[in-house]
Amino acid sequence: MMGRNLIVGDIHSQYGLLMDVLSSAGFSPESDSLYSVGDIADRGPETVRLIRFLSSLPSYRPVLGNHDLWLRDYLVSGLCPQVWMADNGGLRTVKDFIRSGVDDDEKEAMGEWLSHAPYARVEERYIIVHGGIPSGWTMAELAKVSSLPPSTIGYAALEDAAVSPLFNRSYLQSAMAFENGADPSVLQSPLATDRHIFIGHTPLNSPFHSERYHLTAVDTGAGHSRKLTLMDMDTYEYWQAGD
Ligand SMILES: [Mn+2]
Repeated sequence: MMGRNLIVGDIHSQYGLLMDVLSSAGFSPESDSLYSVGDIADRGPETVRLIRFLSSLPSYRPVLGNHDLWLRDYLVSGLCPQVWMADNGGLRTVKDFIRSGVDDDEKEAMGEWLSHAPYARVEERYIIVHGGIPSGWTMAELAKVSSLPPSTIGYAALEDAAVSPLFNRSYLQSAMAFENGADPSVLQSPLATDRHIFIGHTPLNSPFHSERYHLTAVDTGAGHSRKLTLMDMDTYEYWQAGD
């Protein structure tokens, strides 16, 4: 039997919730692929345990989220910016690394592992980005971003909230406005592709689909004491854990 392609919303260090949804879905590490929309780190309790688990999977296919960039910078360069530490759960993550006894070698290996997640993933049937598709972007921009080498600090343009697919929300906002009856002429256009787009970054009450924007949003707020969603990328069946 062919394995399934499953995608998980922003995990935000909720290792226990991930175990619950994987168990509900009958996840098989040997045959199923696990995709992630990014933001595996911060806010929740078990970043280190989560990374140790995810990095052991044979078919884990992530993209980078903004929280993963902060964690990468900490692991690779020891950076602890205030915006991460105080406002985005970084302090709890740093404490978890200390408490979990992660030594310098493991820290370096984890930083290297995290750096290999691409900014965007363009596959035969799917596009995966953390936030969305910036206005005016075509497949050419996405293809370029998806083929960049492993990220190190310095791709400033991609890490700039104003223009980056990691931080973008306009694509989701346009899709939601369209589904609520807005005039399409005032909205961002759907990306011209047959592929289906999966995103996270924006916590929603339930997974959101738009046929017109061939979009599915799967962040249901696990980082905000709400639910973690795991979805089959072909059937859209999904499983949830959390409150
Ligand atoms: Mn995010």
